[in-house]
Amino acid sequence: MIKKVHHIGIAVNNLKESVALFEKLLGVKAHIEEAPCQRVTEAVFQVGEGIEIDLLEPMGPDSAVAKFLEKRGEGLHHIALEVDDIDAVLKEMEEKGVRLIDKEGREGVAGKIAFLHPKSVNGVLVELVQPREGGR
Ligand code: CMX
Repeated sequence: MIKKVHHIGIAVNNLKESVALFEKLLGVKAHIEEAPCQRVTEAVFQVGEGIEIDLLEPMGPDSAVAKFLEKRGEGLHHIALEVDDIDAVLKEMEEKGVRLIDKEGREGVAGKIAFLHPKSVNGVLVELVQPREGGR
């Protein structure tokens, strides 16, 4: 059902400063991408075999990441798990009693995405990702 960890999302206040820090830490360059659908600018680091670390800076105060930063400060925001069939996985999760934020996959930067509520996953926001053909 779950193929691998797709990425780890970290909320940051200042993308430029955090990119410089993580480039030193990881020894790889970031790819910067706008994700208006999520109201964030992302710095994507490919680490190891196909796993990403994404730094997330809010585009404005209406972003979920802005709310998170205000409430909890910088740090781990979500983990994303790669799946083949997002709608089937969501159905199965719901049957297992997991609270869904999204009832079905919606378009994201990497493909179809959906979120599981942190209140039903031990306080961790979980994203499911079904990468699009040729996507990352
Ligand atoms: N990880 C863990 N807990 C989180 C969280 C996160 N990322 N975001 C919010 N929470 C917690 C809050 O601390 C709060 O807990 P308490 O009630 O104990 O204080 C609770 O969840 C409710 O949070 P809230 O601040 O009242 O915010 P909302 O209910 O309005 O929204 C959430 C919370 C998770 C439903 C919303 O942020 C959401 O839909 N997130 C999914 C989309 C998203 O985060 N997109 C960002 C970019 C993703 C990407 O680029 O990949």
